[in-house]
Amino acid sequence: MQPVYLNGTVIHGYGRGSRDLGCPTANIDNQSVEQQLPKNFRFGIYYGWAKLVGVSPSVADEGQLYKMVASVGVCPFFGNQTLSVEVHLIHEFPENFYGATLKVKFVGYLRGEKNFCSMDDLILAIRKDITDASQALDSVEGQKVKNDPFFLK
Ligand code: RBF
Ligand code: MG
Repeated sequence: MQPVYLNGTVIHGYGRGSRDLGCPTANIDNQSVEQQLPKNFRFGIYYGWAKLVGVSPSVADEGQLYKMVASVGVCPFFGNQTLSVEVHLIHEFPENFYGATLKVKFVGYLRGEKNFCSMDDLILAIRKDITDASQALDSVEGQKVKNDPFFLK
């Protein structure tokens, strides 16, 4: 896929990410999503690179590019009414970072959003997504698309 870029603010999501699924997600503010996401962007699970700006050095390193996996859509399992972009950074952070700027580069598509019979099935699918994303980003191809002037602006 052609890379897609998003530059937004981390907002409070549905509060389900870490509590119920063991997978914290940084939700990107709706205005940035509306303005920057291509109109024909396909819902689904993507992977790519991300950077945090405006976060305390005790929480994250501003120079760092993090591997990420993201869900773009309406979460059929929960039946959300509105489009959301939720980014899981593949890293353990000591604290939340609501209000920080999150810059995301989508580089690959993993699968469509699915409904599941149980929460456990959703959790298993998310775990596999994290592994698949991590492997794709560690590969030679994944490393090639890591450095991007977008992250320096
Ligand atoms: N929600 C769904 O309803 N179906 C999915 O297939 C799905 N896949 C996801 C994959 C990843 C990697 C992540 C981070 C989230 C996914 N979600 C999916 C969204 C999940 O339901 C959401 O993050 C939580 O409900 C918190 O809002
Ligand atoms: Mg979230």
